[in-house]
Amino acid sequence: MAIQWFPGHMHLTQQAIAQRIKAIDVVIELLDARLPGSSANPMLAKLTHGKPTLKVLNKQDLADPEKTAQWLRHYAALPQTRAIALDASMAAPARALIAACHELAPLRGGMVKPMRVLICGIPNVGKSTLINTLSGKRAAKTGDEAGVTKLEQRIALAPDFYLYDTPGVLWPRIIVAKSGYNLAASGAVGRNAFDEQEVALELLDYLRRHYPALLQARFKLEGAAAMSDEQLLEAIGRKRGALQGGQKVNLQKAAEIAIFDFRSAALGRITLETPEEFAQWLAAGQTLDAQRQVKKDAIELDRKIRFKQIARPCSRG
Ligand SMILES: Nc1nc2c(ncn2[C@@H]2O[C@H](COP(=O)(O)OP(=O)(O)OP(=O)(O)O)[C@@H](O)[C@H]2O)c(=O)[nH]1
Ligand SMILES: [Mg+2]
Repeated sequence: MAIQWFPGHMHLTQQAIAQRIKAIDVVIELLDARLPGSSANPMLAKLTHGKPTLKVLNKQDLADPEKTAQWLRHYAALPQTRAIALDASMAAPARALIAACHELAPLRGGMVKPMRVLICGIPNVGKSTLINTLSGKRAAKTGDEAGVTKLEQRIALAPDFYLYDTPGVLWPRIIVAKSGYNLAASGAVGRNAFDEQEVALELLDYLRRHYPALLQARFKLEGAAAMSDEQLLEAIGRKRGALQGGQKVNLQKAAEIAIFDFRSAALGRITLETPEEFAQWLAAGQTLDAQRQVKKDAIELDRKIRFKQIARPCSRG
C-alpha cells in the first residue's frame, strides 16, 4: 500500500512557510544523503521557488560515500543549484554553510538588513541538530523521531543573522511508491503510518541487489543475493533469534531489526537510490498518476452526466 503521512501540523507548517518565505533571503533545504531524490519535497520546491537555495545532503556519515559523490555531481550539473554534503559532527563545514548563505545573498548583512535563513526539509532529517551545530548551543529541540519540532522557531546566530527552524514536512500525496518506502525506512514517517514488514521487504529487495556483502556480513548469511525478499526477512529473524511459538519466525520483529540496522548504519553506509534510479521511479510515478487522473476525470464526468439525466425530468415536473 502506498505510504502517505500528512498530519495537521504539516498542513499548518506549509501555510506558515508560504507566509514566512516573503521575508527570507536564503533557503537551506536539508535532504537525507541516503535518499536525496525521495527526500526532496516537491511542495517545498513550489513554496520556495525563486529564492536562492542551498541543498544540504545531511547524515552523510550514514550514506554510501560513492553515491553521495554521484548525487553532488548530479546537482552541480543543474542550473542555479548548489549542494554540499554534511553531517552533524562537522563543525567547520557548518561554518562554510554560513559563508555560502552570504554568497547567495551578498546584499544582506548588518543590523539594517539582517540575513534571514529558513531551514526546511522532511521530518527527522536533522534540521534542529544542524541549527544547534551552527549556533554552538542546544537552541532547538532534537530527537530521533519524526515530528519533534512542531512550531517554527527563530534562532539568532549573530545580531544580523537569523535562522528559522521549521517542523519537518512531507507532502499530501507521495506519487513515487518507492519514495514512500525509502522515507519510511529512513525514519521520516510517523511510526503508525506504515507497515514495518512491507517497508522491510522493500528495503531488503534493494539491499540484496546492491549491498549483498553488507547483508551477508551483518547477519552471517550465505547467498543473500539469491534469496527472495521473504526468505531474506525470515533468515534474518532466525539468525537474530526473533522466534515465536517454537521455531516460527516473528516476521514483525525481524522487520524491525532490518529497519533498525539500516537506520543506525549497523549494516554499513548505505544509499537507497542513485540519480538515475530516482529519475526512472519519478517518471513511472508521474505516468501512473496521470493515468489515475484520467480515470478520476472520466468517473467525475460520468457522475455529472448521470446527475443531469436524473435532475432534468424532476426540474420539468
Ligand atoms: N548519524 C547522524 N544523525 C543525525 C545527523 N543529524 C541529525 N541526526 C540525528 O537525527 C535525529 C533527528 O534530528 P533532528 O535535528 O531532531 O531532526 P529534525 O529535522 O529537526 O526533525 P523534526 O523536527 O522531527 O522535523 C536525531 O536523533 C539526530 O541526532 C547526522 O548528520 N548524522
Ligand atoms: Mg526539528
